[in-house]
Amino acid sequence: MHTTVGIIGGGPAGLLLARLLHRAGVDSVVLESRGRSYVEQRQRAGILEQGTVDILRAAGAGERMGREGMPHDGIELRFDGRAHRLDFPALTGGRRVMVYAQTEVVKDLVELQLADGGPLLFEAEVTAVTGADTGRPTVTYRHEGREQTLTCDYVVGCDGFHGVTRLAVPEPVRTTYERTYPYSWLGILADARPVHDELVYAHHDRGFALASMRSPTVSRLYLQVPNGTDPADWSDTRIWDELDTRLGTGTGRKLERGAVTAKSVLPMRSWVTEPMRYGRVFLAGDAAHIVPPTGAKGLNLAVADVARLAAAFTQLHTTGSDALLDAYSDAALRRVWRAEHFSYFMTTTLHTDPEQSPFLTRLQLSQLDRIASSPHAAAELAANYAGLPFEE
Ligand code: RFL
Ligand code: PHB
Repeated sequence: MHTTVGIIGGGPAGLLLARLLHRAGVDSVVLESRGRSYVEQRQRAGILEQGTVDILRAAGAGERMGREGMPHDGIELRFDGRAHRLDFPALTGGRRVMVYAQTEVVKDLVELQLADGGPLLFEAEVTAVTGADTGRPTVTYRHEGREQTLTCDYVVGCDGFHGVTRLAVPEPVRTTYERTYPYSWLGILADARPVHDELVYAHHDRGFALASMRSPTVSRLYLQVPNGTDPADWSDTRIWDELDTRLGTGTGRKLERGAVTAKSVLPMRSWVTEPMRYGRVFLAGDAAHIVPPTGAKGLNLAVADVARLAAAFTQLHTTGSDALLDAYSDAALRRVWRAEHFSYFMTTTLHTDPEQSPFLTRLQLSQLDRIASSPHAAAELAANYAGLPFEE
């Protein structure tokens, strides 16, 4: 089999890239190692930036999001017994975010691709990408019990943090930057009305807490926990009690305790690999960078990468110019590093390090007070959270 763009990974990055290329008349094949239902059920991100919403709409994937997604105009910060709301449209000149889960984005994109797109193969595990520096990179994969090959004009690795495409960039060319954090998140999904109409980010001596949502009747809640925490050590009652303590009372309702339908622990990591291109192989999304989830940037960065790549392949297809492909890595990394900084800032401002000194706590509270009292400080947070405009 041969295709113009071989896409490794059918997460949000790979699926959206396939959709954007399809609309531009560029053919592609998507190879995804997992099965369809696994990919559609994986609980992950929940917040879409304005630019992400715009791109999904332009890709023809905005219909259900328009009906079921919940536009949000702000978030609430809770700290030191106070609650402070950030009004995004007022602080950013009209930008807002959308609560629409990654699971739903993936379901919508899979359905569109299977209806009229190029091949999307599930249970097709890529084992190697070779020939990045030749005119015809080759992808080797296992599907239906057989080893198969796909030759491509270009390959895009959208295969996440544990993917293999990155290995096509030779070791001497690759630089990796990494930071780990001395805490994780315990996340639950609960059949309970959200505690507030907007997301609540809470700083607390006992650790960070976040109240998010999936719908008007389903809450998504997170607690900072030590690394290595076993979710089995956290009974539902213990989780609700701790959420009550850390979220405190803000402008919202009393926390409603509903049935807990999912419980898991997620590690926190900042990680970037450079460059995001080698020869005819490109990297996008979590295959090239990871952020801790506190700034809600992971999914949005993946979308920004593939929007940029789709524009570059479209330029090549329509004009023969590879100028945008050549600019891809540097331009994408500029946005990546902004999001890395913002995610690091949100994480270290809101979490309590197990070794934290009272001095550092005072600095965090001073920073939060500054955000609550200075429109300039608030505007900087809001601009990053609601998302910087997508440039060409
Ligand atoms: P994904 O979603 O990881 O998709 C990669 C896809 O590639 C497949 N794959 C392969 N396919 C073929 N051959 C191989 N050898 C392959 N190796 C891997 C995988 O099965 C998968 O389907 O990456 P993508 O598309 O770049 O999308 C990025 C987002 O998923 C990610 O940034 C966010 O979900 C990050 N993230 C969160 N971000 C937020 O903004 N808020 C959150 O609450 C949030 N929670 C999370 C998260 C990431 C998590 N991971 C990755 C551990 C929670 C978790 C658990
Ligand atoms: C979520 O809804 O899962 C979510 C929202 C905001 C974040 C992280 C996760 O910062």
